[in-house]
Amino acid sequence: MADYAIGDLQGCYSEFDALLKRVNFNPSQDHLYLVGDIVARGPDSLACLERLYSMQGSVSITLGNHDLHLIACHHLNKPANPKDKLEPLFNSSKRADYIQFLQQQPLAIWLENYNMFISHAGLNPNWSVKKALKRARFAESCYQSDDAHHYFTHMYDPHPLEWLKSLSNEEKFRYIVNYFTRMRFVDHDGKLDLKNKTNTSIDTSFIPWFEHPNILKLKQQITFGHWAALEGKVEYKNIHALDTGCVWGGAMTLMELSKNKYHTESSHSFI
Ligand SMILES: [Mn+2]
Repeated sequence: MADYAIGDLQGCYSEFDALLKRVNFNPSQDHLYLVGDIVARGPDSLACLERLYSMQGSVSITLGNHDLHLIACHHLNKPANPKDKLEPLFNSSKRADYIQFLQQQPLAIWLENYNMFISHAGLNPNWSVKKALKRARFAESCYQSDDAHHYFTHMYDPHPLEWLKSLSNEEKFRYIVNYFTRMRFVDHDGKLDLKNKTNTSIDTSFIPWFEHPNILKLKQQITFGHWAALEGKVEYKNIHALDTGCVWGGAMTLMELSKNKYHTESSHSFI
């Protein structure tokens, strides 16, 4: 029995399959935590979802921005962006089943055994782990409700920048989703800079979220994906950056949780 976490798949099925084979992943004994962005941009998003669906009792996913976008397009009846290469998935007869499977997944997971918090983009520096899980449950209740369609129409906007009790449910939903799925740089108040996707900020008022003083003093482990430009290089032992940019020609990273052991598979595409 072993527990693993894996970085962003983004449709890179062949590397995903290679890593599962490498560790002899056994769905009847082992469990796989995925930090999200299962789909989009890579060559075979449909195969990634098919595989996860087939072993759904043994996998947990914290949804990423691309996953939520896919679910939103399905509910809002919007075509996929051609550059996401999602046509085979959109044309699949099992599309509704796969979307429903994704929609049941959370935004954040707490693993008591490993003292570990997992989400796609990380932890809002203004939240404790406990508060983050509470906020995640609220946003999940929005996108898993009968009103999901309504919330998806309100998902795309960088605002509000600040949490206030007076925010509407739609604003709270958007604020929470932005932190869990899109965060990279924050300012000293923990406000998001959603424009910069590199690994450095010219504007020194913004720092990587995991360098915020509130995060530096945490004792918990935090595992996240989303930020390929980091190339997995984060110098804090309790922070695990698993998106090593497989879809961009980098590698896919799988971590064995009990040993903090990393396995990587270089991209199979020649790009
Ligand atoms: Mn992402």
